[in-house]
Amino acid sequence: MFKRAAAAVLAGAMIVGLSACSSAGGSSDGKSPGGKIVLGFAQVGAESGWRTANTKSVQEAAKKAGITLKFSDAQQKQENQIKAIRSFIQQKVDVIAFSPVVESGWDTVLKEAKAAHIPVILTDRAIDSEDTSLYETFLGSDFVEEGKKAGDWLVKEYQGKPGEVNIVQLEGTTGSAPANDRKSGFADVIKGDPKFKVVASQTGDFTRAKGKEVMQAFLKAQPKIDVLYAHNDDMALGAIQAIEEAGKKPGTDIRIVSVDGVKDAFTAMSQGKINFDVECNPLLGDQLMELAKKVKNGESVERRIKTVEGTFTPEQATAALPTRQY
Ligand code: GYE
Repeated sequence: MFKRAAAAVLAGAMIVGLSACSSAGGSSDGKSPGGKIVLGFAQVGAESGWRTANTKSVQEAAKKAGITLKFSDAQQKQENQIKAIRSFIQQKVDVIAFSPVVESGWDTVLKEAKAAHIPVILTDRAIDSEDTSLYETFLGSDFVEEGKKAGDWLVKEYQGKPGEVNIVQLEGTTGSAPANDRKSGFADVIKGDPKFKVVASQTGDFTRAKGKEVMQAFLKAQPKIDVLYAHNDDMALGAIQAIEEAGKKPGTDIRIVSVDGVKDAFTAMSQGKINFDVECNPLLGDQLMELAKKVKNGESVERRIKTVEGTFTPEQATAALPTRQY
């Protein structure tokens, strides 16, 4: 199956290559002058510190690799990403990469890319399409694993301690892979002990503002909250403000476990406000450029490339702060 896809890509690359030759200078059909690879990148948005670091990584890596980057920011809207991908197809870029806002609903536009023989790379987030020939590879984290790591920490933290543990959950963007998987990975681990109760769970759309707003509502509605599980650091940081404004101590009155590992969260950890952070590495740029070159040349690539990442206690975060890149 994959070999066939690779062959189709190769054929596609040749066709695109030929048409590039026939247009003088090549710049009108999406090719850069001088034969540089043109990569169309449809980013999710600018919703979080993670995303900002990811965008910077992609932009810097493209420059370093001599790849012409056509960058589009979808402002967390799938329809904008679909438009951007269609425009990349029209411009006949060499490769399309995108980080899908949500998991579903991509088949139509990806079939259009396939028909135009433009290889597609998924980066950061996955799609749920059954037709895996619609993309060459998926580069990014294992979000289920991240959710499990958050759950494992919780189980250890409350080991041997009797009594119910009331958890509130700030979910990421509804329908997105990281929200779905971080929720299910965490649930899988904590279901082993009935003392863990998720008493409220709602989306905060991965942003600080929404994280704060939803946490305010949780605090009003829930008489006893022991733990906050936030699907990303920005929502945790927004929630910290809400907790403090309600006269409670984040990290002490309400224990907080989060995902990403961005600098601002490490600062909060060094102040005792977040108790555990699961790392999610946004620095995918260099690997993405390597993949773009390979798929453009019709070389075979691994279908799934997982990011290597760890976890941080407050002590580890404090030690890492001075050299943290994002
Ligand atoms: O955790 C969050 C961002 O898709 C892994 O998106 C990414 C997530 C990240 O908004 O901060």
